[in-house]
Amino acid sequence: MLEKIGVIGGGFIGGVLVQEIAQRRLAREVGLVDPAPMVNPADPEERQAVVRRQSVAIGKSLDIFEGLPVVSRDVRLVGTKDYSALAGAELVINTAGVPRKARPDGTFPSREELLAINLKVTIEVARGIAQFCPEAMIISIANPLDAIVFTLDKRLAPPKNRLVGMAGVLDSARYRAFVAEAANVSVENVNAIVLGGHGDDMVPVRSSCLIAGLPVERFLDADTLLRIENRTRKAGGEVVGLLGFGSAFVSPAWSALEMAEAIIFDKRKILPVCAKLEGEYGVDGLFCGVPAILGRNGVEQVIELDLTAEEKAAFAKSVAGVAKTCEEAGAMLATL
Ligand code: TXD
Repeated sequence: MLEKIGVIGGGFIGGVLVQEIAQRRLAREVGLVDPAPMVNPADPEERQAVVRRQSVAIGKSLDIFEGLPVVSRDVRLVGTKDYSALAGAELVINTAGVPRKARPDGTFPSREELLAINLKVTIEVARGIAQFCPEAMIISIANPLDAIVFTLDKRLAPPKNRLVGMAGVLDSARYRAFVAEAANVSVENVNAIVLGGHGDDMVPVRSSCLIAGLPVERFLDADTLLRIENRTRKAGGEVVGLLGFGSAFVSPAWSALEMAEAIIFDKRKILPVCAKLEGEYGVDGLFCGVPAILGRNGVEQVIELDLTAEEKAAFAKSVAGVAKTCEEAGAMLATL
């Protein structure tokens, strides 16, 4: 158990994180930060005064605090609209961002517009971490995942073991869930990993996919596996399309907490995480989804898999996509 965990962003994922941290007794105190609701300067003054008195972070913290007796948990909960609730956190989980929402005229922001908005958010997040918990381990979830982790690294320059992105655990869980369903076996029997960026060119690694230690091909034919791997790449969009608001939020929260527990309990667990590569897989200076040992020091060691020629080519393509996104982010950061 840690003394304190900070959660940045009290939206769909942030709310599940705080609730689960309390339920699992991962920290004696949880600090939740979220500036929402934001005042709209175009609103009448009396409306602005009402919004200034509201706080998603305080409201969600109070809601969970009031439920603690029901689940017999003693956890201190602190919510703030600024970053002061992060004070003293040993671990922070970043979910801060502005999702793709239709504008009043029904159009959506472009990917670049959304990237610029979320880079500005991440600059604020980095400032808050630097001010209130500069030594904290950081797990970042916010999208675009690779660009946000890149930005946190640029702004905070933490030791590489103390900054990871969460996407691979979720993408691999999706792969495992679909394989288990198709093979009609327990999810506990399926071991699989997805490498690369958190995008459509992510790499489900079929050569490492095992069911009860046996190659997955012993259970599923090539066509079924191809369908599953394609569905894994698009799984985020599938949930977004079904929900009609926001994106998946329970599975991402659970995935980030699997990483947090590996760190908190020094499990030295091998998980797919967005980690800084310095020569591994032939990549240098880029954060990308790879298997790594997670323990008390965060990223203890990156693990290099033996990939097939096809998987190596797919990984190289995904890395190139991450590099392009980070180059775009770097250029935008220079103007912010
Ligand atoms: O696998 C993955 N990594 C992805 C990540 C899986 C699913 C969701 N993915 C992304 O996570 C998603 O696209 C978002 O970028 C984040 C968080 O998803 P969530 O569903 O929780 O988004 P919400 O509900 O919009 O919550 C974001 C909160 C919201 O309450 C804002 O008010 C808050 O972030 N926010 C801020 N918090 C702190 N500091 C600043 N500056 C800030 N700006 C907005």
